[in-house]
Amino acid sequence: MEVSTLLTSYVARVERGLDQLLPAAESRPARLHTAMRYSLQAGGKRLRPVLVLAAAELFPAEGRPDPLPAAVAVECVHTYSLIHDDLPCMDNDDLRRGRPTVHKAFDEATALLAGDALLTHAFALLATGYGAQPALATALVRELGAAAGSRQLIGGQMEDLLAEKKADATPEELEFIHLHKTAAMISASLVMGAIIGGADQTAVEALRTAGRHLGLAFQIIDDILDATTDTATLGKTAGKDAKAGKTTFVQLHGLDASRRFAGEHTQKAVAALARLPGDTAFLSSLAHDMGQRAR
Ligand code: GRG
Repeated sequence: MEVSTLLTSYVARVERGLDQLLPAAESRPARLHTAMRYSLQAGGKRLRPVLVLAAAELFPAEGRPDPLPAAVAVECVHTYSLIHDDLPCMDNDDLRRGRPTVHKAFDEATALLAGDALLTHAFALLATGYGAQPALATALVRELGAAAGSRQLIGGQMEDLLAEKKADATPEELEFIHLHKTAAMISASLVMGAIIGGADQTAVEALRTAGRHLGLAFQIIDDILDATTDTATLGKTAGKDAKAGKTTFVQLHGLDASRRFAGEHTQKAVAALARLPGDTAFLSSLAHDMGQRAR
């Protein structure tokens, strides 16, 4: 199957999963459930849940549990982090996924609670979706809990906020932020798919490495796009980092070097994928296409 056709079908599966596995908008309290769905169903590239599905499918289909609950769980955590990141006490943004942010469309307290509820729902989904295989459920909860926790996603966000208060972040600090705030969730998505596929430790580690490089490339490209693309195209406020005096990859290294670094990380991700069993063409092509976004 063509890569773009496969991507469309993975995204459609994710959209159906999101609709089926989230509480109905009208269930009480309707304001909270409507806010959860408002942000989750506003679009988004669905990169992380697609990685869960595609990584699981690298491994034999027979007896493989459905990766969809894990894919939805990952998107719930990602969306919660965006809602909270947009709050006035953090990045204070008005636009996300082409729509007013949740605190603008609803109010701050509802946005905070919608984020909390999405984060909590993610772990409930793993426990219920894989409840019949407790060892698998535990491994998935461990992986997502680590990636979303204080040593990775939230830790990266904390260092990002601290770095904003300083004149300049060092390249080392910026890499820490990118690895933890961005790459951790991308890496965990691939690893969770692999765990569901029954991958051995070598394959899990190859996917973890691929995810780290993919995540670093993704964040560098996000910085390039923030500096070179308009708000309407991005669906979120463009040029915000520079305006806020935030140290970005582009500011530290310039556009050309940033494009080169993104290319190198993409190559390293593809090299790690090539060490895996199964057909990695889709994941490699996705990595290449992501790299092309900033050309
Ligand atoms: C609040 C705990 C907490 C964390 C926030 C996600 C995040 C951490 C901050 C958002 C700002 C940012 C630039 C994060 C880096 C990761 C990133 C580029 C997120 C956006 O992901 P996309 O482009 O978004 O995949 P869509 O909307 O397509 O899902």
